[in-house]
Amino acid sequence: MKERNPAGESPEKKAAGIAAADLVQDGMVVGLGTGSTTAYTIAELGRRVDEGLDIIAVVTSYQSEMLAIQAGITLTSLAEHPNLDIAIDGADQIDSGMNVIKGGGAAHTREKVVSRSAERFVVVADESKVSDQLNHYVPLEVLPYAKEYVSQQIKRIGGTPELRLASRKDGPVISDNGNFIIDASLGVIENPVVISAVLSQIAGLVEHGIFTNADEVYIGKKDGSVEII
Ligand code: ABF
Repeated sequence: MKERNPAGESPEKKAAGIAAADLVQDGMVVGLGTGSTTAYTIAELGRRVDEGLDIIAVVTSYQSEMLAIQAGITLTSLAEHPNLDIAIDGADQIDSGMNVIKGGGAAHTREKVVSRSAERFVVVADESKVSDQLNHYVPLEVLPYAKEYVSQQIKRIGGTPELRLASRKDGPVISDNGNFIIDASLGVIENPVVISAVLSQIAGLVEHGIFTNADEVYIGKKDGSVEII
């Protein structure tokens, strides 16, 4: 194999990532997500491209771009292909209603555009990501100019905002779009659709990490099996 998973081996993630890659067929335009589970999908697609699979792909981050190039997958852009056949991407948390929190890798804005552009949006994750209800912090991509305003608005709705830092001594994490990331703790999210709408109303908040558009979720188990919900 030409490619390598940067996070090291995880049988659960590998099982989910490879199973979802099986959904990809000749002629498809594919959205490639970001993260360690999707890295297995990209590696598997690269292996199948070597065997003759004919696809083109749109990436969601510099990380997935590098992995796709290493894997020998032909890349295109959303400008050229605004309608994708399928997008496959990871998750930070998934509830029983297939609502998903993403953005731990600071790539959720492009991930959301790609997922919405796709006919079929498939989430891949290991079983540790599954929860009855969403209670993970919600990553928010914000314009640097608006960071104090957005933080105030998060406090007004009862949340706790925290600017994501690259490390204790470095400055803020900068997204691929040149913005800051605020991680907003909102407690248990009883109604993801409502919270999603509330967050979308905040000016200067470019995109939040709640995704309510998953069509299927592939959950990799420790025994190497995959549950599809
Ligand atoms: C991206 O990668 C993110 O939106 C999410 O934060 C993360 C998934 O985690 P993992 O590395 O475990 O696949 O998809």
